[in-house]
Amino acid sequence: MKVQLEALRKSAAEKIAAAKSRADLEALRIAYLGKKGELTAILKQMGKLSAEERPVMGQLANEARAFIEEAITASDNELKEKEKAARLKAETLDVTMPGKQIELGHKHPLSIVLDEVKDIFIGMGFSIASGPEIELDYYNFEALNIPEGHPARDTQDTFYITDKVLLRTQTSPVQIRYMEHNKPPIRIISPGRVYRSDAADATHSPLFHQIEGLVVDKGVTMGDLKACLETLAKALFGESTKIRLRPHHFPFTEPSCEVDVSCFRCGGKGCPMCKGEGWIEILGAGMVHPQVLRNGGIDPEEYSGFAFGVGLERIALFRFHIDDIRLFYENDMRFLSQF
Ligand code: 2NL
Repeated sequence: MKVQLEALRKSAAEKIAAAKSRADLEALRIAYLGKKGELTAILKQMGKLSAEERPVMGQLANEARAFIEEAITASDNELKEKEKAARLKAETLDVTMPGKQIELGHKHPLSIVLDEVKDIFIGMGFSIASGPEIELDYYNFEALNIPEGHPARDTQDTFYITDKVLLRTQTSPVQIRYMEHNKPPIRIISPGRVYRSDAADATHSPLFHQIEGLVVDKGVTMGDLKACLETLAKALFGESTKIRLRPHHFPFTEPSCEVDVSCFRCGGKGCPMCKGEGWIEILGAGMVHPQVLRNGGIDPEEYSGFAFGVGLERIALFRFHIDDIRLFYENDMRFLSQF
């Protein structure tokens, strides 16, 4: 039996030394020390031994078990380290490899122009007001002197949700709501989305953006309107820009005008951009109609005001020399990445 134990130790030591993986070691542990293993098989012969021999052999058997266990543990630790080293080597990062280019986003051309316009008006002491895009007929039409039967209310032009609820066709309702809740002096612009039931083409879109402005105070005149819009025109199109007011009609202003800027391409001489006119129409404006002031809860005997409305897309087309507003909505990166 002593010889058997010696042979067991020797063979176990050799096999453990030759083990290539931790799984191999586990298989060896079971083969030598398991319930059906070789050591157990030897121990089963203990019964044949004399009473003197038994404890001696018992001790030798325990030593053999301890020896094999230690050898397995030592080898297992070694293999564990080797596996870890191999894994680390495989996972090594090459920090000198070129990185992935992170593309920086940028503002949409409409946002660029909108932010410019906002800055210009904030510089003149205006605040920015906003309101719902789904509006009541009252705020979009009635309060602005556009009664039932007026052509502007045609279902051809307006998206109706119910008889009384619609998608706003201008941002004026924001200003009526503002007047209802704020006393003069009022100085606001209301930029936002507006909707018209138009087919899309180079100059029309069923959704576009408007910026309206409203100033109400004691003694506000058409002169204030002109100075304000001249400041806007010069800031947008350059210091040498001139403006021209032509008489016009809007139901919500009296008097009303359309405002042209001198052509920023030819300086007013006439070119293809201004169709030989020297002037380009950019907005509509006027003195707030007394009834509209009253509808906003403001006494027209005490206060007067001016208002204007400008299409953001139209300004952006001119600013960037673009000839089709659909480009603003198509999200074609070949177009957008130019800004
Ligand atoms: C245009 C130009 C305009 C206004 C909008 C306005 C708003 C209130 C009172 C009076 Cl609350 N006016 N906005 C004024 C003149 C022109 O927009 O071409 N619109 C059809």
